[in-house]
Amino acid sequence: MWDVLFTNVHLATMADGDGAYGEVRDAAIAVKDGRIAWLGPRAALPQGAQAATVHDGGGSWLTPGLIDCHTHIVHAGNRSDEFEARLNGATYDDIARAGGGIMSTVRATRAASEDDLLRESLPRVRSLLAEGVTTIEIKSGYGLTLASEAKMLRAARRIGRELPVRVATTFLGAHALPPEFAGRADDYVDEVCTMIAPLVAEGLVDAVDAFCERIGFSHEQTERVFQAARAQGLPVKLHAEQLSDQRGAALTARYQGLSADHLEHLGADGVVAMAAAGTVAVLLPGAYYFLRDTTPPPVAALREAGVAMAVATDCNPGTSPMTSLLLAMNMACTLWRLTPSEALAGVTRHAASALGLRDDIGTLEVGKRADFALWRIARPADLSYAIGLNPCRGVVNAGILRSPAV
Ligand code: DI6
Ligand code: FE
Repeated sequence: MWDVLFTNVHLATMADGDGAYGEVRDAAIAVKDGRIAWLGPRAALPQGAQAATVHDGGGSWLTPGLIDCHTHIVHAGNRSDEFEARLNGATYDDIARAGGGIMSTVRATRAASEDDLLRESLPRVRSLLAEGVTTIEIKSGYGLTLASEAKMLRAARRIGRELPVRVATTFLGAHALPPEFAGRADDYVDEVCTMIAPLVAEGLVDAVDAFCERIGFSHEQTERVFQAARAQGLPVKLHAEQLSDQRGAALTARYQGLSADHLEHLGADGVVAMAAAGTVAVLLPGAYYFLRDTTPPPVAALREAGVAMAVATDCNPGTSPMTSLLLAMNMACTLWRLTPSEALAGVTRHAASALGLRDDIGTLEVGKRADFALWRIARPADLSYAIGLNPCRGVVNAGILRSPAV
């Protein structure tokens, strides 16, 4: 006896590898104890199969719940004032000299309480969830002290308790150099390394990230953070090659990193290293769009080398104030020529790999967690095609259907 059966749906299982949706038309999918117990064509339902609850999907498409595998969604304040100032002629330098930019978000986040951070972040998370997202990654990195990084990560964990979403947390202490360490970047990196153990002890960290860039931390400093992470048994990932080639992706691959993210300036060596290590390329078109960047990541080379490509929002107040994963899919297709099936794989199976959760979520397969999204669409490509339409008609978390009801 199953707990729940969704019937009269078309499945995009995303389980068949790249270039395919794994379509099963006129299908059904059964859940037992929060996991997928059976799926297949309705006509193949086992004789006498029964479920405590049956939902008629009314011809909807059913996909794995979407996964946003790179966000800075917990932060205080926003930077629309800087956005407006720049459009009125101010330069980045003007803004930085006036104490703006990333440091304005650091100041706001330090001043906010954990409750404030939660209250400000929940609407952004709800916007993602309304579009079928069932798992999000959330980074710290706007506190830059142990106490305020811990506060951000506690707020992130609370989001996973307050809303029907699974949260994976990432410690990004090496995001920016705080003013109290001006001119002493190596000392700050030492400090970041010592923050990891207490955060791990409190159960606040699932992975460790850094911003490896001329305006962030060097290759060598990043490697020290990676060593400290590995010493605590944590997987690493990296903001790599966003503005310049620091060989960050190859470094990440050397540490068996889960993902290297951004990658606009990734070179051929980095592609080879990522392919060999199985490191996922996380593509973030929102930041490219918002910064009006003109160097796209080497999508054709990544595809050719067989590097898995994920797509995420990078939701942050400075470079990607975006809370729509469907829009990120459209941008990845329009700006960078991903195919719609690559974009959907990028927010399902490959996003799961980028979080180290591939065995648990990201595809529709027997034994995986029953996290689904139901869509009022004619074909899976509609999810990448439409701009601003939300065709999500239901979300299922571990087998439990949320409104809007089917
Ligand atoms: N890369 C980015 O584009 C953002 N962080 C990062 O490491 C910028 C974050 C911000 O400006 O608030
Ligand atoms: Fe980011």
